[in-house]
Amino acid sequence: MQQPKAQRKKINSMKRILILNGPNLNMLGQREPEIYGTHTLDDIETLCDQKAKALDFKIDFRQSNHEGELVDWIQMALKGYDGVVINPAAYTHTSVAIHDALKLLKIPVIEVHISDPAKREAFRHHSYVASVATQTIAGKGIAGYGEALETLNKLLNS
Ligand code: CA2
Repeated sequence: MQQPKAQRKKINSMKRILILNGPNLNMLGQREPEIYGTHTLDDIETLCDQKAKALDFKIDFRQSNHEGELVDWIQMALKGYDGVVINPAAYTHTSVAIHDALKLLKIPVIEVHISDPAKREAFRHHSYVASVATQTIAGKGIAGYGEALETLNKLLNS
């Protein structure tokens, strides 16, 4: 059944945000609570749903363990999306492919990390994503995702 016209109009005018999560984040909450806390990826999705509702955003929340799938989804954001939030996980420190795909986008991209990679092992210190991201939020736990959506709200309304 079709939704009422006013509701369709509202949905069509809402900003569409793609939220991408990289490898192993589906296992969050199962190890290293001292680094990542005890929240799961489902908790992050719930947090994002609540924040999106408050900001009138329509979100598309995804996770993949595969670099190519993340690249496909970033390319998908070329059409019909207003912003991207991405936690590329380990691909942050290795992926020129994700760097190149994000570089294609003309919409704001917020890089999020639950931990602060700069305070961890040396191999986590370089991000291939930071130079193509509008902003990076790190070390704020899962609250960083909420902050990323608030940042996009400010950027898209300024
Ligand atoms: O702090 C972050 O959000 C990271 O992107 C998380 C990645 C790590 O490789 C980055 O350096 C920083 C790791 C994601 C996997 O996380 C798990 C944590 C606990 C249990 C299972 C997976």
